[in-house]
Amino acid sequence: MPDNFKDRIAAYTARVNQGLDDALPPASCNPARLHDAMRYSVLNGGKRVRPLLTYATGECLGVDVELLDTPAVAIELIHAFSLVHDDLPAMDNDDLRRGKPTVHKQYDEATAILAADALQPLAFSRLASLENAPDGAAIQLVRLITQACGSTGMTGGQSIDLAAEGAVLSAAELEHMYALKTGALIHAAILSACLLRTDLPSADFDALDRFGSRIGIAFQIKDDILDVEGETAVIGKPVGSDASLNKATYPALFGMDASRSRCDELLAGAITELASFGKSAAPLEWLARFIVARGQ
Ligand code: GRG
Repeated sequence: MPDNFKDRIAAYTARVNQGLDDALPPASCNPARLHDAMRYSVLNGGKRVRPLLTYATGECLGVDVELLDTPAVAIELIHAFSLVHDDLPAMDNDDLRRGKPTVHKQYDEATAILAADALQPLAFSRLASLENAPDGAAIQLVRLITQACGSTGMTGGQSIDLAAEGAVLSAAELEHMYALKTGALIHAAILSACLLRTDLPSADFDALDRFGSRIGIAFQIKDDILDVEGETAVIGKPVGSDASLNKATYPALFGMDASRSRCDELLAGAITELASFGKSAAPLEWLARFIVARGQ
């Protein structure tokens, strides 16, 4: 593999895409429309940032890449599930995702709901079938990832987000919502690689935990910034949809300058957490910088 993490991204992306393709039932398998919609929702693009964070953390900690494939695939399946639900008329009612029609537009609403419903158990069945891992790792991964997507993680964050439309939140309240809605799964992508190193010193775990918290919130603030000043052709969804839904976002509540400075502050804090890992954390630093610079 190339020395530079940026040049290894294509190989990691191909690796997770292959894992996703293998995990998903063929579109020809009955019920074919459901399986076709599941494949469309997962394989229709996407940056694969969460799997890349798992691979980069694994590189940082010297975890065998073959062990990282299963959590990387499972987390991306859950991410795809969340995007399908997020786009539904009852949620953000979006027509475009990754530059293509959203799943309920391409198929129909019932198929989109069912496709998303089927992606989540698929993710957990992959985790439960994890092979050659340290004793207890599969169950720990299931616990980590169920917590990240449950009512005290992503689903809870989405609920707060929907309830907050038109509301005035403090920065702490807004960041709490971001930590759940978006940060929890990003955080879990990092911690899943940590769970595969059973001898990891707790100080190292804690540093990566704090790195994950910061970068997860920065990811959502950057997403908000792109919703204001991005280009549809680059971000793959309409610009300005947060404002049209009267969403409580960082730019809406605190302005664009404060949003950019908070992103930079979170990035700097996240990078500080990597100091004790030396050069082995270069891939994580690269990804953290990418998360904050993307779309520019
Ligand atoms: C999935 C358990 C579960 C519940 C659903 C709908 C929902 C509850 C949560 C929505 C969470 C959500 C969609 C948050 C937004 C996160 C976000 C900024 C997504 C965009 O991620 P990118 O930019 O997308 O990584 P790509 O297309 O690159 O994969």
